[in-house]
Amino acid sequence: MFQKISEAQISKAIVKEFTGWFEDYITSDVVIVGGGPSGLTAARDLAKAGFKTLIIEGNNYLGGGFWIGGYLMNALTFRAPSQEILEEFKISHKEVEKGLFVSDGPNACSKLISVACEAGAKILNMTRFDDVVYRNKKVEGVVINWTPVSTLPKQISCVDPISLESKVIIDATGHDASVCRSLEKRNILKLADFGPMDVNTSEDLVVEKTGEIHPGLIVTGMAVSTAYGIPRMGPTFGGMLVSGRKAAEVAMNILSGETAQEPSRIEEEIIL
Ligand code: 48H
Repeated sequence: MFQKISEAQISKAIVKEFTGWFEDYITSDVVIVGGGPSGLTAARDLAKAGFKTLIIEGNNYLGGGFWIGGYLMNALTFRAPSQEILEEFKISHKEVEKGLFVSDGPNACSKLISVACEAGAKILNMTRFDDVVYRNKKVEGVVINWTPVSTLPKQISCVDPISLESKVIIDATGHDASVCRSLEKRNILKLADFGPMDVNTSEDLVVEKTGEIHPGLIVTGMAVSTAYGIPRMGPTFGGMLVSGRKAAEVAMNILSGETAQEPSRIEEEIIL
C-alpha cells in the first residue's frame, strides 16, 4: 500500500528539512519567546505581514495555558470586543452573557496554532530561552538550549547553548516573564509581580502596557502583568489575544523604522 522508502531516506528528509530552515532562521526579524495565546497571536500577525518570525517554545506542544479554562475545565472565556479576533481566525465561540463568549479549549487552541503556522511562523519547540544577546544597551538576540538539557543531572549538563539574532524579541512567556527577568538579573530592568485578581482592570491595563519595555524587547500577555504589577485576570483570554496583536503592531512599527514607544516607567527608574 505505502511507497517503498528506506530508513536512511526518512532520516535524511528530517535532517535536511530541519537544518535547512533552521540555518535560515539563525537571524530573523522577530523572535517570540513563548507559544501561548499572546505569542501565537503576535506570530500570526507578524508572519502574515511578511516578517520572518520564529517562536521559541520550551514545551513539545504550543498553546501554553490556552488548552484549558479555569479549574481544569475546557471552556475558555473572552470578553467583548476580543471575539472579533476569534471571528477573524474562524475560532468557534458563542455568547453566553452580553459581551461574554466561550469557546472550546482544544478546538480554539489548535486553531490558533494552525493560523500562526499557516501564516508562516516557524517553531522551535522543546527549546528553552536561556538568556539574551545584549549589545549597545539593546536586546539583539536570544540564547537557547534544548529543553532536555535543563533536565539532565548537573555533572553531564554542561552543554553550552547557542545564540540566535533578531531585530526584535517579544517576551510572551506568561507569568514567568523569563526574558524580562534575564534583564532584571543584571539590574537593567526592575519588575513587579502580578497583582491579585481583578478582571475588569486587568485586561485593559495589560493591553495598554503591552509594548517595548527595553530597546529591542517587547512584552506581551501575562508577562506584562508580571512586569508592571498589574492585577491578574484569571481564566479569561481576550486580553491575551488583543495584547498579542498589539505586540505585533509595535514590532512592525519598530521594524519599519518608526519611532519606538517612550521607554517604560520601570526602566527609567533604574540607574544603568
Ligand atoms: C521557552 C518558555 C519559557 C522559556 C515560558 O503562559 P502562557 O499561556 O502565556 P500568555 O501570556 O500568552 O497567556 C497567559 C494565559 O495562558 C494565562 O496564564 C492567564 C490568562 N492567566 C491569568 C491568571 O490570572 O493567572 O504561555 C507561555 C508559554 C508557555 O507555552 C511556556 O512553555 C513558554 O511560554 N515558556 N518557552 N523558554 N524560558 N518560559
